[in-house]
Amino acid sequence: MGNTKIMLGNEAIARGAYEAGVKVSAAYPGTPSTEISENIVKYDEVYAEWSPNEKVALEVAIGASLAGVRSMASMKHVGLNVASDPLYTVSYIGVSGGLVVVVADDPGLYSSQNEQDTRMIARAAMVPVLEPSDSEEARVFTKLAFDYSEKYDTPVIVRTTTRLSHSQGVVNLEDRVCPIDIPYERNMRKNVMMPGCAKARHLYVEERLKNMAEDANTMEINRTEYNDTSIGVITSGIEYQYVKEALPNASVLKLGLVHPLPKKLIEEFASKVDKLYIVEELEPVIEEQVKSWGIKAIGKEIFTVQGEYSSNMLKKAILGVDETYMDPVEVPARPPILCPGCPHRSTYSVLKKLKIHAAGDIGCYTLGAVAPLNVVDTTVCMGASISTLHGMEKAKGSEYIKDWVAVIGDSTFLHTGVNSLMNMVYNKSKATVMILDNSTTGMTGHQDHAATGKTLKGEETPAISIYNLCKSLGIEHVYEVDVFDVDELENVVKRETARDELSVIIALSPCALLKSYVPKGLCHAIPEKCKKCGQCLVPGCPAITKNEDGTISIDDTLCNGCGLCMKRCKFDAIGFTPNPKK
Ligand SMILES: Cc1ncc(C[n+]2csc(CCOP(=O)(O)OP(=O)(O)O)c2C)c(N)n1
Repeated sequence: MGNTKIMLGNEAIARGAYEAGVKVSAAYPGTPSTEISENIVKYDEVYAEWSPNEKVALEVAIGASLAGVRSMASMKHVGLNVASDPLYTVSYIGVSGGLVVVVADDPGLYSSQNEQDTRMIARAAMVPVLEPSDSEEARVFTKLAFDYSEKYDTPVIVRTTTRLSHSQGVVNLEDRVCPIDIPYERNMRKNVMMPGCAKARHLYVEERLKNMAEDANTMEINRTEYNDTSIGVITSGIEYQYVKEALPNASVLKLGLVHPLPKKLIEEFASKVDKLYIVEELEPVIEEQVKSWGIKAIGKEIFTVQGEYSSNMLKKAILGVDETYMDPVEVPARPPILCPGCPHRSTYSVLKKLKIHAAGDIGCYTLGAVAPLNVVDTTVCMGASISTLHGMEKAKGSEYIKDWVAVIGDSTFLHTGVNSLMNMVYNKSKATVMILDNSTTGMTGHQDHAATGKTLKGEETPAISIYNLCKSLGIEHVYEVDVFDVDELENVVKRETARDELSVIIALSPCALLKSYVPKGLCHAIPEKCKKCGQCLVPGCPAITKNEDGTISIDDTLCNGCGLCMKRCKFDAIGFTPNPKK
């Protein structure tokens, strides 16, 4: 065997970019795309950064491309919404060094707020899309994307999905080959998108896509596999694997380039099979185009637009064979919950006590929406907590939001929350904003950000002070509070929500899962003192369970001694053993 390695899809994308000679990579974390950056940073030859959001990341990559080197931006599907402003226009500008945007979709919503399909945005932005089906293709297609980018003068999207990004497969390793940097040349008509220049570029983009669609008919990555022609399937991405497993004898047209589509190749394939199926997760993007050409095909009539596919699901839908071999077993639901010792639990127990509603945002703290906390009432997208609360105030007046706060994490605040806070200052808001600062991007697995003092490479860097940032906007009332000082937190929240002025409370305490976090100790139940009042259970710590007799037990493999339960117990029925290492 040559030089091979088993790699995650995301790791293989990073490898492909490395081999293609990429020099700059910028990203904002988001499941399932995060490991692309976490792997590319291991190659010393590549400059790799976490940017504060996806728009910035794409613009950094555009700058690097304009400077003549190959560059990449990566993000999850909703990140592309944030980056769509530069995307739509860099499509007109095109590239100097190859520019690749890797976007990871999440059919089945394993960790997302929606299930949007990147191919729809790519079509609207007139940007080509490559879609690999396994780790090796993830490497190869990423390299190819850089070649196409330069050949057709276009940014190229490599689209992956959770199943591909997070599955492993054998990858062939090749050497890194760096193209010579392209010397900078001023080109106003191409790079300055004022109306006069953009009109001409729009026509170019239409032409570019037509040319690419024509070439797509003979591209090797669009491949026909003729077998039994009674069934033909057009598919791409991870769905190809399901098709091969479910219908090993069927004829398949496997598309590597999913936008633009190879019309002639599809027409030819359709003419050779008796019954044509189009198997694509999420939206009927291929199907609608194929049907618009007058080709008869079966797609979303029998396949869902929601969630992931599987070979069993295809067998059932196409062959009517149900091979689900397990009886559906009643498994108790295990909804996601905040970890033991999570600082957000302390914040929410205070807000719950004060009967405060929260306009929520995206992060671990979104879990404040579920029982037993039930504090977070809204979640839209990153940064939206502050602006939606502002909208409520403008609709109904400041009295109406007296029992409301906006809650937003530190990473989310720096992502897009800060713009919304600027708006509150500018438009004279009287709301209370709580920045839940746990010193990390918790939800996506502890990535650093501009306020942590560490870069993606792990180097020391100045940490932006969120406190000073808020003060610099001219907000008079900005307070930092330790979330485990519950009395103080309660006082500050009461005081600031009552105040008829804008205020910001920065609720501080590091995420209990950070490597640097040393648990304070262990809590233990003292059953003889327990009055079975259940107060310790209210914040919903997973380390505490109620016994049949109404007393409680604390699982010392889960407890990290945050002490929240102890503070809630009026009968000293919870003891504490300090951590000798603290
Ligand atoms: C536009 C967009 N980009 C990325 C994500 C993925 N994501 C969800 S929450 C989050 C940040 C969470 O960090 P923070 O705000 O610090 O809250 P924590 O999870 O630490 O409580 C990220 C990156 C997303 N949902 N939307």
